[in-house]
Amino acid sequence: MSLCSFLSLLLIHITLFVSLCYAADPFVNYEFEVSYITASPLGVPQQVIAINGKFPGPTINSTTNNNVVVNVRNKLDENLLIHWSGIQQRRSSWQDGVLGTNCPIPPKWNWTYQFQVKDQIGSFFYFPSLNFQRASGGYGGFIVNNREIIPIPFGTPDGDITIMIGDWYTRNHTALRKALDAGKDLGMPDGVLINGKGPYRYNDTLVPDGIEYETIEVHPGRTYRIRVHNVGVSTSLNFRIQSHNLLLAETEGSYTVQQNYTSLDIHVGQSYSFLLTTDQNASTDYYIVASARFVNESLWKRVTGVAILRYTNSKGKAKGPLPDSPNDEFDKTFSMNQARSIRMDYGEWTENSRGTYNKWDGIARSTTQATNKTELPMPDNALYCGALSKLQKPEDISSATSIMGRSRLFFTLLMIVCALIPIFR
Ligand SMILES: *[C@@H]1O[C@H](CO)[C@@H](O)[C@H](O)[C@H]1NC(C)=O
Ligand SMILES: *[C@@H]1O[C@H](CO)[C@@H](O)[C@H](O)[C@H]1NC(C)=O
Ligand SMILES: *[C@@H]1O[C@H](CO)[C@@H](O)[C@H](O)[C@H]1NC(C)=O
Ligand SMILES: *[C@@H]1O[C@H](CO)[C@@H](O)[C@H](O)[C@H]1NC(C)=O
Ligand SMILES: *[C@@H]1O[C@H](CO)[C@@H](O)[C@H](O)[C@H]1NC(C)=O
Ligand SMILES: *[C@@H]1O[C@H](CO)[C@@H](O)[C@H](O)[C@H]1NC(C)=O
Ligand SMILES: *[C@@H]1O[C@H](CO)[C@@H](O)[C@H](O)[C@H]1NC(C)=O
Ligand SMILES: *[C@@H]1O[C@H](CO)[C@@H](O)[C@H](O)[C@H]1NC(C)=O
Ligand SMILES: [Cu+2]
Repeated sequence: MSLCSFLSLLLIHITLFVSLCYAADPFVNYEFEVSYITASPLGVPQQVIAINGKFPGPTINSTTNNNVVVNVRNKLDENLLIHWSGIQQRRSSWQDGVLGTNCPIPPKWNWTYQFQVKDQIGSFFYFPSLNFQRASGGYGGFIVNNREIIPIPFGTPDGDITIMIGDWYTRNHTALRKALDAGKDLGMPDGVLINGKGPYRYNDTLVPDGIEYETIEVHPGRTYRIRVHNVGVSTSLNFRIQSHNLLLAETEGSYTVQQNYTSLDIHVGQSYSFLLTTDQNASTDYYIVASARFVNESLWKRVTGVAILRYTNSKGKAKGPLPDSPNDEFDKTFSMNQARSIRMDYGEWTENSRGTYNKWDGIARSTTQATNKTELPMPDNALYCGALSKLQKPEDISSATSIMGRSRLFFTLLMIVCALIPIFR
């Protein structure tokens, strides 16, 4: 029986992954159904892009060298591509999800992204790259963990929390696109969302009643890794947590020299990991703030995201004014110096360490390639566009059976065969 189950596993492996045949690295699989939902993050109902009905979408959790498989089904009314920002796509540039290397996924179609997060670590995010769709959502976190044999330059955190901050308009991306196409400025955003939610009502005049806000629950006396991504379209944001230091530890795939910040400017597209020590007395909850930078703050007050950090032993609601942002409205020097203060940690570098693993960035200085093939066979589900669009095979995912369904059926049949073998032996 053990041989048989081994054989069935092997067969499943071969059947499902025959077109890949990279190396023995593990696979992580995700199903993304991309569709519109109606949500009211700022109190106004609007069309938002959701993944599996959720906004923001799920966080992809992978480990260095994993093969990531994401079946994306497009239930929008327009073309779609998902871009895996920061993923290097070694020998898989056609999986990058941007126009130029990729044909768009038409409505009612699907495309199964398959790529290896080769030699990478770090915090990234994915987003829809076409038609200004990102202004309506469709984004989520993308984590690449170290392999166990590679040490990380800090103790294993007690928790891993993804925070997506970004400017937001109550107009949908179609309306925003129309304005841009007509040569108009988008103007001041209507707010800043934190994990898809509007601001906590820190001020009754500025924030209307009834807005759902994000609450992040933590235990006292622990250390959490928080991964903060600016997923907005144009606004630089200052990120800070009331009464807490942010110990910067990693940014977009490199560990940094660890330094404490009371606040950090995070520009659009950037990702940072901080180590947050819950060392306060929990006399209240604490504000988590992301406010617009380089603008007249008395005019831009509404462009402020506020979430709540709640200790499990918290004695009450967050109160008082928000923690201060840097007081330098129109002077970029502070921000520039802050950015310059971030240093990569390359660990000890000696002549002898050539060809070995870099201790802290988890990236091999020389590893053997997973495959020597430069060309892989054309996948069955290839998308064609432009001059080649005549080659496109028709597809309508609304009537197709899912991969899960079929592999389960296959597995069940194998199990039946396995169960019968001992009878005939
Ligand atoms: C998007 O916004 C435009 C302009 O306000 C509106 O006409 C359209 O119905 C909206 N689309 C959806 C699906 O809500
Ligand atoms: C990612 O998966 C690993 C195990 O595969 C788990 O230990 C870790 O907690 C997960 N991280 C997140 C953020 O879910
Ligand atoms: C709320 O915001 C308004 C407008 O900026 C301000 O005048 C007022 O002092 C604030 N209230 C509190 C309690 O901070
Ligand atoms: C950062 O601040 C925390 C307290 O919030 C402190 O324990 C830690 O030693 C500081 N680390 C550095 C590198 O300054
Ligand atoms: C908790 O800490 C705050 C400062 O962060 C201080 O003002 C307050 O008095 C402390 N409360 C208690 C009960 O220790
Ligand atoms: C910021 O806006 C306020 C309100 O309109 C205005 O009174 C003030 O002069 C502006 N500040 C600067 C520095 O332009
Ligand atoms: C790839 O090619 C190199 C040089 O020809 C060779 O040393 C290496 O073993 C090959 N790797 C694989 C996985 O075939
Ligand atoms: C999506 O793509 C995969 C891989 O090409 C295919 O096997 C599957 O049937 C497609 N349809 C659905 C509904 O996922
Ligand atoms: Cu990118």
